[in-house]
Amino acid sequence: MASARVVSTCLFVALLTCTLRCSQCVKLSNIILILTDDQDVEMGGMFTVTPLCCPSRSSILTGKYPHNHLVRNNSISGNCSSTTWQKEAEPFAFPVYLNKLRYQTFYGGKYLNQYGSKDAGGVGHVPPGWDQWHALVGNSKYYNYTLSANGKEEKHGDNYEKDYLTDLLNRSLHFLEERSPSHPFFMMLCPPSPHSPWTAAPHYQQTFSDVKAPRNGSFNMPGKGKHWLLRQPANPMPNSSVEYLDNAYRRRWQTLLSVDDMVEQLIKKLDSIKELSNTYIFYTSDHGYHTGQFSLPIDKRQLYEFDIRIPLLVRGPGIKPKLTLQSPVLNIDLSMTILDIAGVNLSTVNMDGQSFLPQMAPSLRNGTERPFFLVEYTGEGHSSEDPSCPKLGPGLAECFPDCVCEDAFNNTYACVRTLKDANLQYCEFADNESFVEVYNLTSDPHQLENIVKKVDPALLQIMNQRLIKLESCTGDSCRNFMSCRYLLNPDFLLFYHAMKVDGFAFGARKKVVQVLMSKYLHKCNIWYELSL
Ligand SMILES: [Ca+2]
Repeated sequence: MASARVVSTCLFVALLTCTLRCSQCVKLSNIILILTDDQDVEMGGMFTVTPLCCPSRSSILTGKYPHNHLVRNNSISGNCSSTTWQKEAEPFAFPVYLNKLRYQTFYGGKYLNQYGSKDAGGVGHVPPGWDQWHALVGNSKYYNYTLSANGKEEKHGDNYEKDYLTDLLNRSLHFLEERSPSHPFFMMLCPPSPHSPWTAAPHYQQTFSDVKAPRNGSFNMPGKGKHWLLRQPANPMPNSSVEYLDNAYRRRWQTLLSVDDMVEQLIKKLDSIKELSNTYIFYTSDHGYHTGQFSLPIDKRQLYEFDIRIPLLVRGPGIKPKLTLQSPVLNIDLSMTILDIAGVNLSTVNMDGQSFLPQMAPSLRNGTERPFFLVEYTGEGHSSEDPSCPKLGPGLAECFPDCVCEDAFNNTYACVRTLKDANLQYCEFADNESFVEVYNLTSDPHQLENIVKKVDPALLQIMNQRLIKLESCTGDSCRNFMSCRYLLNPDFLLFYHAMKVDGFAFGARKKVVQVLMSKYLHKCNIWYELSL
């Protein structure tokens, strides 16, 4: 979902003339990261490694998969902004590195869902690495919220001019005016838009009056052949659910108009202080969102494209206008990319991601693309039944509207997603059925058909092995795919088995394999792999 104005503003950003960073320049480039909340624009190849606010934001800050930063959900007990996080993960987040390099740093807006709560140290806790800290206490709100303003409580009411949170982030413009021009700056701006409660600015509350959620793809389709939670929603959805999700869709767009305004003012300010050509700007979100797909009214937390794909727009020195990257880029890569821009020796950084500066700006860096990656999520359900949906029983969560539940204690899964060679997704659930879902996204981009029972078992085993490796990876082993099981290309396997089905003799198949795999045969026992 995107408002037309968000798209046009961001494309305008990308199209601005860029200048190459020259080796003689002493001053490093400035960097800005704009992170919206729950925006599901499907542009480019950006993915979140986990489709929920706090785990995703923790991944962005640390450059780590959830199995390494250990933030499972949005609660303190799920490690969101917990004292353990503050002690063991936060001191190694990427802004700390930037601040040590004398970057002047500014944070504004939503941070982690439990930030500022009593059990998380209250507003007095200011994470290391930030010179200016203006973070929201708790989850996204537009009015009647509390900020930690450099460790001091700052309460806000419901006056649009004084309190509307997205607009309040314009205090970053003062930071730009008052900064020292002799050192670079880093800013992270995190508006609440388009997260619930979807409160638009007064002058935008009548816009998009005829907009509805798109009726294409998997909208209002049954979750046939999918894990148990997806088999629960009524299909077709009742009219009340459709009206609810259309209203949410429209109001989400309205809230994004204030993000457009924020971006516009930021660009104008950068231009006026003559820093625009030396500033990288990243625009992204923490995870995607769905409105009606597979008859799920509204939420995130699912493994499908609509929840794991997120927008990514970047402009900056060395990046050609109108360039579109096809290679998979992850939210755990943002930190490494930003540190790469800042000139940090990445071999000294303990993160799971990898810099995508080589893909964006090949004139500045060499580097290889990631062939596949992990998406992981830990389900969360309430131990008691939802009072408004008593017949559902305990163990479920997010059951609205019309008692459709979007999460459960065993909505726990891990997926391998390949993109470049074979456009495949393979997911395993830790539920009572040990459910497996497999999608061929080339022939089935909306993930309507789970093909687990149709594909060759050898392919499933290869993907299972990749998944096991990725689920326990850390640092370099999350990036180094030079092992035989990693190297085997599922697309190649599909081709090999198609030849077998078509009656090609073993010798003919072996010859094709040798040609295709010639560069790997010296290190891989290909026949062992294929006999699996
Ligand atoms: Ca979010």
